[in-house]
Amino acid sequence: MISHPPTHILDMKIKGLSTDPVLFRDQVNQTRQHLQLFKWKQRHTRLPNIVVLLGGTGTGKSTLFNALIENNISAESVKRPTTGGGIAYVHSDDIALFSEGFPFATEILSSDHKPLSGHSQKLTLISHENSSLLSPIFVDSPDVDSLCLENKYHAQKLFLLADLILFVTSCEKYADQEPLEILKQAKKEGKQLLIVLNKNDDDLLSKSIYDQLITISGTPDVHFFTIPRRKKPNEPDYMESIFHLRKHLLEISNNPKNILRKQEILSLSHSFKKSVTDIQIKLDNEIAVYKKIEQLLFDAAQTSKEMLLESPAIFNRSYFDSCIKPHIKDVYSRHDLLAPVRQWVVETLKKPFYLFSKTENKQPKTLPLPPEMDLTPVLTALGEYQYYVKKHVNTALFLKYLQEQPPELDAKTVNQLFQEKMIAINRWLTEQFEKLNKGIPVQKRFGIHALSLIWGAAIIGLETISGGLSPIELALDSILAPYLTAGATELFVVNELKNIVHHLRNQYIKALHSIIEHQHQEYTKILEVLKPESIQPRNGLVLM
Ligand SMILES: Nc1nc2c(ncn2[C@@H]2O[C@H](COP(=O)(O)OP(=O)(O)O)[C@@H](O)[C@H]2O)c(=O)[nH]1
Ligand SMILES: [Mg+2]
Repeated sequence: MISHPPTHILDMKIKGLSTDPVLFRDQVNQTRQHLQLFKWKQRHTRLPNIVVLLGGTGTGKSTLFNALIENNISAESVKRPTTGGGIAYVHSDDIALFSEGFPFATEILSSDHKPLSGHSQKLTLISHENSSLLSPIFVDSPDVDSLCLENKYHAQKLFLLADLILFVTSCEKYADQEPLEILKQAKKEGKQLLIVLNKNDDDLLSKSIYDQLITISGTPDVHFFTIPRRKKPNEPDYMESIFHLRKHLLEISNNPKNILRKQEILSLSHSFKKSVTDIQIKLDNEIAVYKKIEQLLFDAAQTSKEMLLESPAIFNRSYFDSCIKPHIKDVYSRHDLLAPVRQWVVETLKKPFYLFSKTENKQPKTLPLPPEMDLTPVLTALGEYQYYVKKHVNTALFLKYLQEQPPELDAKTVNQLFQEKMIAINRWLTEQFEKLNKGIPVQKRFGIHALSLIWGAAIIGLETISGGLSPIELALDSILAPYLTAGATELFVVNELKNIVHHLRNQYIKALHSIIEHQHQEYTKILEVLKPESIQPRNGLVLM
């Protein structure tokens, strides 16, 4: 019994942040097929062994296939490529086995359709009635070194399907590098292998080729057959070699213990386990890359926010004078209880108690929009963030998203977002003053006059917003003190004012930060799309 890692990772959708997500996804797809093949072969115990002829272009695979099945089914030609898809010669009794859980698309044709070239998208099953050829099922394949990539890919799938690889090479082609990869792959995946040197006309050369191929395949006990170059049809030498090869293949395929299949199931199981473990490692790496980028985006946003706060232009006097000061003045003017006081001085002389009736029903109105602001510091900090992200997040898919649907905020959007924030701040400020106004008992309203003075001081010293309340405190300790000692009401007002100024500053900083935050969220959205699905451990699958 071999227990395997959980297979559900094969069902996961992985967009890919690692450097080669395409190869990664290919591997996942291949492993999934691997599993399906494994299950298929394990379920159908009476399925004959499958012998796949694989090799380089023009080595004579199709010719050899036809000779082995004694039927001219697969097209053979000097034209390249001739064979475009797998052609399997299957006894009609076994055709049905290829529909249940078989992982590749198929088409079934009768044996009068000939000669065929196959189709790169599916496996062509040729249904025959030759009872002496029940097992093995021979499969002809496209060239593993085909210039047509689809054919090459298809040949790889047939490699997976084989219980035995019949590696076909020829005296002209044996040194071609690409087909030799099949030998290495067979060794790596524990595939059963048989090498055929086709079109042989030089026994001395064939000995040296044999030695070379044995070394490359790394399996000293591999079966090696030579087939002489056929000069004319039905040449006795040729026919005899074919007869021996066929006899050998029939023998091992009809072994009562079905050793070939057992070995294949074992090797499928091993390589599947290896592949799933490998995918798991890559997935862990994928998650690590995700977390790294997530952290990088966050850190870069923080840096930009800090940079924004450190920007001298943000809190300098002229900036405040043009942006914030008018608002405070506006609010102040509508709550300027000194105006009535001034009036009171005049009015008391004529009409005592006039003051309170005058201010009682004053309705606060919504503040006007802030004037155009100079958002250069915000745009600079934002630009830094955008630049940093583009420079440091270098995964192909992420960058592709950045290119296709640029998430970068532009100056116009920034302005709009900032205006919205300022409207909200204004609304908030108005509310605070309304509350403050309501919260003071009418009979103590006189104390509010002191508030006006403090507020006035706050405006004069705009640093109140940038750095504490020193002018207010200064005012409290100095000439304003006599006005403020009237009682608890005054203290209440002073504290409330302090809070308002403090919150105003916080809200303003938040508004500035929200632009960077907005950009940060746009980036994170992309990352979220590319995020690998998290792995919830399920029960491991036991394959054998
Ligand atoms: N003279 C000779 N030509 C052969 C032999 N086997 C294959 N060919 C020719 O080699 C060319 C390629 O053969 P084919 O079977 O299509 O090769 P494949 O690409 O490996 O399937 C065709 O023109 C065949 O007729 C052989 O034993 N002797
Ligand atoms: Mg061919």
